[in-house]
Amino acid sequence: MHMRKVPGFVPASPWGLRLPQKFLFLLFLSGLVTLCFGALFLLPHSSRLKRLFLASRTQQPGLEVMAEVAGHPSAREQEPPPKPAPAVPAPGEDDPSSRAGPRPRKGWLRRTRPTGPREEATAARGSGVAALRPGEESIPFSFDFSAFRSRLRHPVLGTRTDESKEPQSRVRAQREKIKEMMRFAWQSYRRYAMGRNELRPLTKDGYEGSMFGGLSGATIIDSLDTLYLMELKEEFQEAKAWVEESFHLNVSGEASLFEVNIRYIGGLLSAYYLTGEEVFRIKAIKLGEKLLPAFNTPTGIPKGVVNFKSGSWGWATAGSSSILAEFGSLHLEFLHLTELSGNPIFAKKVRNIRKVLRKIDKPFGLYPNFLSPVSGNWVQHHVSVGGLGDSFYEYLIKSWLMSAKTDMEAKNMYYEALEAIETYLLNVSPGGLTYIAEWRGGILDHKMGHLACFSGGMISLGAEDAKEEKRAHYQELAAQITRTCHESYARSDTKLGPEAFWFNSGREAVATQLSESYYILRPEVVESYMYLWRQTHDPTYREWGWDVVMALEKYCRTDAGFSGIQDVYSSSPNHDNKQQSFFLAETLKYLYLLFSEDDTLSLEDWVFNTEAHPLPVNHSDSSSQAWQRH
Ligand code: DMJ
Repeated sequence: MHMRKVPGFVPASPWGLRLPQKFLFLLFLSGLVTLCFGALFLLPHSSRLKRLFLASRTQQPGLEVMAEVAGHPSAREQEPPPKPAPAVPAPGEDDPSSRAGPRPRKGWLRRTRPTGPREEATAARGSGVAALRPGEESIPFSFDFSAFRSRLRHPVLGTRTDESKEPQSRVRAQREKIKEMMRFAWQSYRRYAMGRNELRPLTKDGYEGSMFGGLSGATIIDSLDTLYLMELKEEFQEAKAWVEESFHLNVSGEASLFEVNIRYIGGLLSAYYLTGEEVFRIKAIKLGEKLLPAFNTPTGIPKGVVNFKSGSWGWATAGSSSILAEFGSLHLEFLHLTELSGNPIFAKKVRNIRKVLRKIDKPFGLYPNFLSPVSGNWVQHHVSVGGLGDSFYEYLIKSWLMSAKTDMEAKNMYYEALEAIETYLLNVSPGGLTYIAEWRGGILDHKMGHLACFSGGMISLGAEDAKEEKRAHYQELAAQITRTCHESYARSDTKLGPEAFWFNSGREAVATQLSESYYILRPEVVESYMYLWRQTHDPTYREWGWDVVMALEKYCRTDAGFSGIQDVYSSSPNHDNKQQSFFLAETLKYLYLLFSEDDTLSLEDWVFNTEAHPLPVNHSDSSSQAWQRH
């Protein structure tokens, strides 16, 4: 129907208002609305309202879905107290609040101060979260960094002696040398391979590898805390800038759950705890979320590989098994993911792993290396404290220490496992060398892998919490194992140790074939020197550590970074053309700590994850989801 306009006629609205009146009414109404929203954003203490209005825009579907699948209520239904931004210490500048002194015994956790998208953008810029992509922007939960720092017993980098007063100190010069090696390793990587996972020093290019599912920059993430520790400030800033601008999580390959966890998550968590920079916390949590699909198995024991694209854990490989060292080395990082995100799901996943392992029958109290994530049964009876088993044991004792000695379950599991290892795997060679053999259904392989050499440090670290009558014994055992590992170095031409060494046919602590004679810049032996030094202050450990520094310089340093070598028994070995990221994360860090004071990253405050990334001990009496005991 066609409406005809009558000139001069102003139609009344259905409410009987004429046009000018209607205009005035609308003007009043819009003023009112603007005022309300203005108040919503500008008035202090309006967080609850903001959350009400903005919730749908700040929540992350990924987390919510996972929490629901796991039967959890949302972790975000919490009330935020106002929070001053924590003062962020620059590398080398210690946070004064971390100095020993009276500490408030408040909960460690703080709750979120929700923000709108615009505020997030501003906050992100301010805190260096410049290049976050959609879906990576924020975590609607905040962590009280200042409170955390105030609870540390020691300054993070230690109470450094006034170095100008002892310029000639030998130990200082040794530390400086190791710092120079780190600078060189970093600068070589930056020059030839920045953004790639690892440097190839001979071909002077980068290498991605197949473990990280398309993630890049493994060396950068692995290096952050070492650069910070050594006060390589410029280099730390370069690394941080790369994380801000170029570390993207929207990748779609297949990744090793274990490797991504220990290197990337561990590295980001440490970088956050050392600096308070939000970008590290956010990236760690977002990456942690991408790992969660690996746990969707019938038992909740994760598969070793997660597909970042489909999120599946690979039903096609349902027959294959999960590896003890891999699914058993998530506990430390996942508790901290819950601590920093407020989301209980991470802690729940690793508690379930613990539960499965606690309940399952263990042959002679030993933990075999392979478990079916489908049936929850051991797949075969191969037991090792080296590769495939190693860091599972490490994470038990470190879970106990990280919980400020409240996680009794971890403590008990650790000492029980150690007893079984001692009973069935420990041996002394005819030449008097103590070693931990490998066990195949009751038959022993009289060999130790380089990887197993971390165990000296672990046993030393756990000695003081053992039953009183065992303490001295464990300390001695740790020293003996470490001595054996040292022998594997001392008996080579290069004074670097082989990948595996045997105790057979009169030959002791040496590799028996070329395929086991390589050295790939691994840290485990110097790791044990560091722990033994801290426990005993026996100068032998520094001497042995210094021998390693000299050997690395002589045989592994190239024009463009450090490289592994193919044969430790050759005095002119070939290089393997790889500067492993763990060389910067672990080997150089442990060496540096070996020549530092005990309060530098004090063992009272920090535990090192299996990639040497320091994670803080929970000194709070917090009721956070992360530390709840079940
Ligand atoms: C590191 O990535 C970790 O220490 C892991 O636990 C085992 N091996 C390498 C270094 O050798």
